[in-house]
Amino acid sequence: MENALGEATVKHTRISVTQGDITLQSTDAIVNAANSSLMGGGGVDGAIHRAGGPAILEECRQIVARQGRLPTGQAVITTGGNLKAKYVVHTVGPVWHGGSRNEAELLASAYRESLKLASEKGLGSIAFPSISTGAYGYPVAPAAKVALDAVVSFITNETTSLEEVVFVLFNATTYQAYESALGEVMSQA
Ligand code: AR6
Repeated sequence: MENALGEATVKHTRISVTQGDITLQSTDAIVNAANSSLMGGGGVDGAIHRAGGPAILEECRQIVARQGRLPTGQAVITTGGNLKAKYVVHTVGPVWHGGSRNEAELLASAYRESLKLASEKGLGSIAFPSISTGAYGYPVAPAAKVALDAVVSFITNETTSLEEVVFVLFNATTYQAYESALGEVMSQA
């Protein structure tokens, strides 16, 4: 394992954190912090549907018609529509209720299930936003630790096609939290 500021390599997968707009990423997939309806919303969800166009929502409708609302901690995959990314993985993070309602495990599951879907599709790269830390109110520092722990342990313990996992953080405060969490998780690995 190697570790530099803002990036680390675990087995054959590079993990990095960067500040920016996830809708502009050219990874094979980007992850959407959706809600259980899969019908769009504000924040990163709104931005992804705006940039990706109606094909994404149409596929979400078909998924909901087939399997119902998406439970918290689960993930599904659709086309990327007009995005540079070929796919969007939609996952639902937990609403923060103070930390005693299994929020950490549900958040870890959202990351894990997204990585699992990308691996099943044989994708090489994926970009994550900071799931649950906007409208859903999860405090950023603990969310960043859960996110990096989940990614590092998935790569360590599972076989994956992913060679690149990028966290694309919208603002400087969130970026700092993920950069610190990456350093912390790698120093414990
Ligand atoms: N690129 C990267 N990150 C972004 C972008 C972007 N273009 N836009 C916002 N963020 P949120 P949640 C960041 O609220 O907390 C929606 O309405 C944002 O700054 O998007 O999981 C859904 O429909 C924050 O750091 O997602 C759900 O109802 C992070 O993305 C609900 O919000 C997550 O903030 C989900 O809430």
